[in-house]
Amino acid sequence: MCTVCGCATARHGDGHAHLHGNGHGHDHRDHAIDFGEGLAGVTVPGMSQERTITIERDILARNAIHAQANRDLLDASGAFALNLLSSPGSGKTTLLVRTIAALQDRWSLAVIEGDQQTSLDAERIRQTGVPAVQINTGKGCHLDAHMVGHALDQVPLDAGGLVFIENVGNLVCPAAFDLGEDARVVVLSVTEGEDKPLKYPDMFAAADLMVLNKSDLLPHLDFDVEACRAAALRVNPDLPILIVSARTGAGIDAFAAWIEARAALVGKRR
Ligand SMILES: Nc1nc2c(ncn2[C@@H]2O[C@H](COP(=O)(O)OP(=O)(O)OP(=O)(O)O)[C@@H](O)[C@H]2O)c(=O)[nH]1
Ligand SMILES: [Mg+2]
Repeated sequence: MCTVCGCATARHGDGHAHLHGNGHGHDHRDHAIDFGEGLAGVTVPGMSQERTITIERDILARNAIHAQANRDLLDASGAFALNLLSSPGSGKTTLLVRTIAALQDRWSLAVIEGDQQTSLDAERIRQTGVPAVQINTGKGCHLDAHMVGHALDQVPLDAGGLVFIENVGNLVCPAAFDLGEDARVVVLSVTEGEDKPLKYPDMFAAADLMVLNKSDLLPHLDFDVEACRAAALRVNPDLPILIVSARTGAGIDAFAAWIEARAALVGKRR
């Protein structure tokens, strides 16, 4: 666990999937050294499980207050916010650039970009003509609701508005942080391996959609799409899955349609 994020809280806080070893429950026959046992679900050197839980709860309780403020702001304006999460390099920004092209004519768009350093991604977004605010988290490994609240003050928010939030590339910690968003999309690319939903279950359990990206590379890989689908559904049985290529544009229309349907579902229409 990183020292600032309380990323283990989901284990004892909200009943997310716990998969161990080969995924058949607690099984120590493989002699794995498991630091995820105990109430906190994580070990911090020199700190008791109870103290760890207290700190995590405190961090996430304060985050929840900011998340609710963001939600209230978004609901009052009628803007729809989508949180995009993945490990570094899965193709979040490339997917956003493609999706902007698909939705730009119909929606008023804005993007909040999260990275530890640089404004490279915000600059890529601005080249499309869409306003973008870059958040640099420094040593932080995730966006939190307080950061996003400041960014929301800088983007146009109105009915028919769609705000994309690209989280810091990290398949672990961002899962624990509610940003006040309307929907969460986890992006996995085919170069990462089909086992990722089982290895990082909190991220997939917390998602409303999984986008499997870089499908153009499938002919060059031994990635098993159906095994990946099964792994994701084991963690989150209701998870819709779209297969796309942000490089070629395949599947982008389906992704755009999912976003529009989701916005309509929560009463935020263009
Ligand atoms: N072949 C292929 N490459 C892709 C695709 N999508 C993205 N890439 C490439 O993957 C690399 C990373 O893409 P980004 O869009 O920067 O990924 P990201 O998730 O935004 O990365 P971070 O913001 O650093 O976490 C770039 O070289 C992209 O050109 C795709 O569908 N197919
Ligand atoms: Mg990016």
